[in-house]
Amino acid sequence: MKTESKAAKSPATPMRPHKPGQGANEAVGGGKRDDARDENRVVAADFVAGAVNAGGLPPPAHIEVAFAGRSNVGKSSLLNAMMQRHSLVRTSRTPGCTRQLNVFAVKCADGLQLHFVDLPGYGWAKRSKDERGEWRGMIEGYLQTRASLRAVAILVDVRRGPEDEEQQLVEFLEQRRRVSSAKPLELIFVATKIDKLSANARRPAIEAVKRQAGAAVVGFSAVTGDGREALWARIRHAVL
Ligand SMILES: Nc1nc2c(ncn2[C@@H]2O[C@H](COP(=O)(O)OP(=O)(O)OP(=O)(O)O)[C@@H](O)[C@H]2O)c(=O)[nH]1
Ligand SMILES: [Mg+2]
Repeated sequence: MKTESKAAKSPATPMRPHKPGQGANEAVGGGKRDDARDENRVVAADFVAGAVNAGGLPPPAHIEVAFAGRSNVGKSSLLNAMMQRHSLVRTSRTPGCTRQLNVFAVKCADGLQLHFVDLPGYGWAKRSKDERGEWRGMIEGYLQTRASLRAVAILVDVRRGPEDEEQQLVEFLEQRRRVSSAKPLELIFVATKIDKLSANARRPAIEAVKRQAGAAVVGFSAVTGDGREALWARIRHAVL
């Protein structure tokens, strides 16, 4: 088990998001609070649509939060944990599992309704150059034009930290959004797979990601559910 985060490949300057600081579908646990008082308990979660470009998605009628990150970082697993579902979102240990923009409708116990968008992962070296171009076009087209998009969670493996791709993604989101909206897009950094580190190594590793990102970071484990409440709090802050 690794005990240190890898800082070597990280960008030299910290990244700055807009606002630093702050079916077979059975419900499962993951939160830490008493369910009866938990506004983040998910009472309904459904697959809505999948598309290979933003034009193929349903009209932007619901507030959306997108989940971006390199292949295999744990986007789809995190979504299952956030929605308290075992296998609503398909996951795999083989990179490149999610191949389209997949939209899920989620409803919380307090009535909050959102769409979560699982994005295909980037940075998968085994893909051909053409395929990588298509992937990039799909993700960037969506991020650039989607009017209902309020927040983007940028996932990085806690053992790797942000690298060039994440730096580029942050710059892209800050500079290239084509839609204007009353609320600026919020970027939420998430360090995934914290269960892979020993309890002692976790906090320093998350702190290292925080320094590299130049922003607050939510540590998350889809295995233990750690970070679920903190991430829901960030999402609520972004959309409400
Ligand atoms: N230990 C541990 N494993 C995780 C965690 N999250 C995901 N994994 C594993 O990592 C692998 C990739 O997870 P996915 O959720 O499919 O990753 P993804 O980012 O959606 O990948 P793509 O769809 O290829 O972009 C799977 O084998 C998961 O079981 C976590 O929090 N802890
Ligand atoms: Mg996936």
